[in-house]
Parts: sequence; C-alpha cells; structure tokens
Amino acid sequence: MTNSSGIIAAEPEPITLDWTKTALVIIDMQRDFMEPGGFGETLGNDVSQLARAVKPIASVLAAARASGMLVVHTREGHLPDLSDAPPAKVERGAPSLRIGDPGPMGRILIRGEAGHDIIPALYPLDSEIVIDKPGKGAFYATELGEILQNYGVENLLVCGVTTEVCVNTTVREGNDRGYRCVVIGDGCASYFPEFHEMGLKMIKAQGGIFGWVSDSAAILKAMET
Ligand code: TIU
Repeated sequence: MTNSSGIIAAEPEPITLDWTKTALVIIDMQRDFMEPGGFGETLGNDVSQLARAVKPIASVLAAARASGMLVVHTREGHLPDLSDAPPAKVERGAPSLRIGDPGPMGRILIRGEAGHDIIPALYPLDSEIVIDKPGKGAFYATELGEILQNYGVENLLVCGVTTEVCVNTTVREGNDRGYRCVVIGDGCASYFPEFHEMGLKMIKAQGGIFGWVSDSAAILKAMET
C-alpha cells in the first residue's frame, strides 16, 4: 500500500478509510449456502441466486491480499454434537433436511463437513483468519471482536451471503461495537433479490444508520489511489 488511506465512493456519502485499520470480512461463502444439497437448499431456496457475489468478492479479496489488508472469513455452523445449536434453531420450520442430518456434502451445517467449508474460488489462505460462528452475526459467541481489537481494526469492508441475514446481522453487531461498516453491495447476495435490495437500503438509510454501501469497483479504485 502506497497510501495508508483512500476515499471510497459510497452511499449515503463517500467515506475515507485508513487501510491499516481496515479488515475485509467475508461472510459465510460456504458450500452449504452456495451449492445444491446444502443448508440453504434444504430451507427451500434457489441457491443459484448467490453465485453473482463470487466474482466481486474475488476481486476485492485479491486486492486485499496484494495490499496486506487483514482478511477475515466466517463460517456459520455447529459442533458435531450440536451442543452449540439451540433447539429453537434446529427445530425451526420444515426443511428437507435438518441441521446435523446427513446430506450429499456431509452433515448439514456441521463444522468439518464438506458442505460447511468455504467455496474453492474464495478459499482462505493459511495466513487468513477463519471465524466459526454458531449464529447469524459474526460477533455473537466468537472471538472476532477480540481479534479485531488486537489488530487495531476500526473499519470493516463486509461482503458475503446472505445480504439480509448474516451480512445484515454482522453489520448491525459491528455498528453497535463502533466499527465503520462499508458493505460491498455487489459482493453480497440473497436467495430473494428484493431482500438483497432492501437489505442494502436499510443499512444506508437515515444518513447511514448501520453503515455505508459501496461496490467492488469503487473499493478497488479507492485502494489503487
Ligand atoms: N438462510 C439464509 O438466508 N441465511 C442463513 O441462514 N445464513 C447466512 O446468511 N449466512
């Protein structure tokens, strides 16, 4: 990084970030959400809706790696004995398979199973941080807050799936903890296009009530200059 800060075109207004105090947080780009046979599909969703987020995330991830920015990947999932899975979550709805049931990519949403892992296109480097989370938010019941504090992080570039569920929950948690959260809009996706759109609008409304919304091209441009 030649410059330690950059101005990102964003809504509701541009934001200047100190890159040395910024982390890229990639939410739950797991086979369980992205591919047929995983948790997302068991809930009745069309998983092909999420593929559009992969390329924008890959472009920002490459730039973050090249610049030495802190990269954090998250994975939603549970211990094999389900001791961290609330019954209220496991019992919810009428999925075709429940959390912990055997599926084509291993047990649904269970740590260590093939379906729980991150898709090959965005696979973490050994040097990158991977946060395993039992809930929708990346701060709840994880070491994320402590890690970000240790690295002196003040700003989060957030992307991943799904926009209105784990991305929104994480941004709300991060905002309340004092982080400036900039969401990479085209690096997020939902099973419901209308929820994606409204999920981004909710973040940037009211003067940026939860944070800012930008896109991959604007982030790359800000990182270049
Ligand atoms: N179902 C759905 O839209 N999302 C989740 O269950 N988890 C995440 O968003 N990662």
